[in-house]
Amino acid sequence: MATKAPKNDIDETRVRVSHPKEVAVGVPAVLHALQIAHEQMGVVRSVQTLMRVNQKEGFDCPGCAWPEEDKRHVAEFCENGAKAVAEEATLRRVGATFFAEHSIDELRGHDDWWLGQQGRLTQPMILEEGATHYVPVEWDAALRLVADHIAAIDDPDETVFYTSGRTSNEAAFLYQLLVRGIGTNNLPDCSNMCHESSGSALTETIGIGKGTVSLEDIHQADLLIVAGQNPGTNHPRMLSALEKAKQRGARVIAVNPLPEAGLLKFENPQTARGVAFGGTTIADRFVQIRSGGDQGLFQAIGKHLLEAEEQEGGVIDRNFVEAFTSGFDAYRQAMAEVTWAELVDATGIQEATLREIGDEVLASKSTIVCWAMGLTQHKHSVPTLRDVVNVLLLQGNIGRTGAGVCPVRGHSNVQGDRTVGIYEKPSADFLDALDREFAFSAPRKHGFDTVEAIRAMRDGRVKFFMGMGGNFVSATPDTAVVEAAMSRVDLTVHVSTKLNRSHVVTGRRAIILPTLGRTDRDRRGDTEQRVTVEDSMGAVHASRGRLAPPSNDLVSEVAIVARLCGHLFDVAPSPRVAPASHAGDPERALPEHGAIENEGRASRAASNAPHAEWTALETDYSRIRSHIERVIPGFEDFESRIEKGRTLLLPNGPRDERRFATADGMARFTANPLEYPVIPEGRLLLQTLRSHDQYNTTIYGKDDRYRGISDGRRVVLVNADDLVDLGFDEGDIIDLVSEWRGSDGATEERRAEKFRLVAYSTPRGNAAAYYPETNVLVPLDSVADVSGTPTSKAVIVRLERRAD
Ligand SMILES: Nc1nc2c(c(=O)[nH]1)N[C@H]1C(S)=C(S)[C@@H](COP(=O)(O)OP(=O)(O)OC[C@H]3O[C@@H](n4cnc5c(=O)[nH]c(N)nc54)[C@H](O)[C@@H]3O)O[C@H]1N2
Ligand SMILES: Nc1nc2c(c(=O)[nH]1)N[C@H]1C(S)=C(S)[C@@H](COP(=O)(O)OP(=O)(O)OC[C@H]3O[C@@H](n4cnc5c(=O)[nH]c(N)nc54)[C@H](O)[C@@H]3O)O[C@H]1N2
Ligand SMILES: [Mo]
Repeated sequence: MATKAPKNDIDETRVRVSHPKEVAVGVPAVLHALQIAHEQMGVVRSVQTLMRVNQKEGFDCPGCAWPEEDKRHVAEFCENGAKAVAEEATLRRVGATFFAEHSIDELRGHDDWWLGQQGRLTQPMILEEGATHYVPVEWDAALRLVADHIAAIDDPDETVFYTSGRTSNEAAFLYQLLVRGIGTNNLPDCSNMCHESSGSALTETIGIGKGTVSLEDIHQADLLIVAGQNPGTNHPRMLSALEKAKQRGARVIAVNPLPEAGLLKFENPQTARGVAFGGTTIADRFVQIRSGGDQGLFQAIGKHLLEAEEQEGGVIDRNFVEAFTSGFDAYRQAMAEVTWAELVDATGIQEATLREIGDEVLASKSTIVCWAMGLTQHKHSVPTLRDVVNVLLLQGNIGRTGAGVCPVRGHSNVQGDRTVGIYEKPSADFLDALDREFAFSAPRKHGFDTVEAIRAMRDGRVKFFMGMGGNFVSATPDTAVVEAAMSRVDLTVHVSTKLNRSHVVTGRRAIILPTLGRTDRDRRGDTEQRVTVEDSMGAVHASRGRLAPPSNDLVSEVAIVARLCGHLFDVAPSPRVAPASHAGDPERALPEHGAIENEGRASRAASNAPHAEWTALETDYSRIRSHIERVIPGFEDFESRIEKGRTLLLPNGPRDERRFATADGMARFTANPLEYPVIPEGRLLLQTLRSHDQYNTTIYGKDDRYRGISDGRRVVLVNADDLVDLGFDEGDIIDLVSEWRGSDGATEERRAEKFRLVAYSTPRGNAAAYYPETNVLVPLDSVADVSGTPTSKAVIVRLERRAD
């Protein structure tokens, strides 16, 4: 086999630091991608795989959710997409022998990088209470055990079902049905930690929790503001779109505490020009904002526009404001009251510069604001995003070409999962439609989001946890609390492709259900199945993997969920149960209570169970799509609209017809008091972010090429003047200690040990370090107002010298 063996753990203090790069992508990126692909997959499989990424008859890249252009390149992938694919299509395997050789205690001693490097999971495994090793278990036994465990729980709200954003629409739709069939809305997902603030702010103000722009709008925009986002690493294909916009004359303003390489300069590997002439400068203006200062920036822009309107007129789109919005006067009043001094203090940017930025927005005929985690993971993220919307509304920049909001989503199907019902606060309309389709009654009480689920687990209120993908233990805040919380759960079950920390920090009993990934061929019922995903811009398309799966013993996510539904909800062969082909027919007979009691399982659940032909769904995913079509508006003619690589564009009121499904039917201006972080004396505000060599908790390698860091991840980037003031030298090894005032008023401390100090270009008082290593510092109760998202970009820390 032409692949390299996984590497061993390395000594993190050996990390090397060099100058950060100013140019992203280009030839080194392509070479690096090919090297990683080669190490994991060998040459032939690499070529076979990479040529199918994002092609019309190929599979959707499991990297990010950035959309593809209609006309595809031969190689429609980026360096980091290639790494994501290689990570999944690796030839390394984790099976029964691996688990026999490594005890659970030993595995706990390794980090997520080492665990992920071991390869693809190949067979179901169980860890019995008190056991030292996982042992193999047959599929049917494992699924029955899970179903029986769930059925024995009296209160369905004592179960939690997490979802990560790679799950297909088909699997996610069945999964939410399973959960609601059990009787709970406890469906926390990775979105709760990600774009929930965007969803909250946008739903309130424009009536849809999604972006309003298409790729074409990006190309057509006059001005693009990219705030709180590092596309060079996390959405590399977005750089091509920005480049295209620039070629048509657009201006780009990058807003970030860090001068990220991709935002400054981009070499497009798809065009010879990009490589030969040193690339395109992406950002015309780089605004090095104080962390958490973005609300101040957008208020400054709004204030400037309103002042200009008063002085000269013709700035505001009066017709739009009149016809489509409400709340304008209150907003104008609030912007009149906020002072320039406060705005300067919030942003760390001089008034003259803030006004220059305002002038750029004023001059732009169509503006798009793009953002990601730098805007969503703060305490005041929701008001910040409301102020982004305010600025766009002033000039009618929603619902027309080249203008709008563009929250750039993370996981490749996180948006689709929400569309098909992965949400702890489902709407009444959705539940009503679900009830009609499956002849049952879904629970109405809202469920737990991610942080609430952790609190419930911590307090012993959860008996069962299931993770549909993801790595709950490593991805969530307050690692020590989460690890303790997990251990209180009776049974934890993970449906996963790769080994991760959530498999080794478990409940009393634990089950791993290995599954197919995006790149794998999925043959069920003699036909090759395809699944669908939705990109960041609301376009749904099919994805079909072609590689031979890592083992013949792998079951797709869809099949796992369908079988669980069968075990829990089918009381057949009882003759009293109507054939499931009548699913959706309100006239059909519901099963009688006694019949189910006699079956000896799931009495409570099955007495109000959804009805469907579970086995048929498992072998023909188009039947699931038919259900989706009948439950969720916008999926009419689903099957034919995704044929031959076509995309189904979901309806979007604000984008399509300036229709705003808000409380008053208008796009809403809101008046939000200015908030920004106050950093106590001698402390720093730490943001936790991604390196260039990771996908969330999946660590590809220990380098962060663009930031000049190699061979280690335990670094903290600090302004050189702060290092001097705090009495440290570059290269010192320190502990990071976070400080949080708990609900009882006492200060709680959390510690992350052994980080190397790196002097870096970031505003005074701000610092940055990688996630997930620093999640231990993020207090569980430190969440964004309204959205409940952990404040991963704003943790108050002090640096502490180590004795050793
Ligand atoms: N290769 C790769 N691709 C990915 C991922 C990955 O891990 N690896 N993850 C995927 C997922 S799930 C997501 S959500 C996205 C994440 O994509 P990003 O949001 O780009 O990811 P982060 O690394 O969290 O970067 C946050 C950026 O915001 C900046 N920032 C931090 N605080 C502030 C602030 O207060 N104001 C402003 N203006 N900027 C700030 C940081 O300096 C950094 O540039 O990427 C997706 N794509
Ligand atoms: N401190 C801090 N914490 C954060 C963030 C931050 O910026 N800072 N970002 C947050 C964000 S934006 C997000 S989205 C979350 C991410 O949280 P998660 O989505 O929970 O984490 P991932 O690391 O993406 O999950 C990786 C695991 O998913 C499994 N997997 C991969 N592909 C598949 C598949 O096709 N099917 C199945 N069943 N399993 C699969 C593999 O086993 C792999 O180990 O983390 C959040 N946590
Ligand atoms: Mo995310």
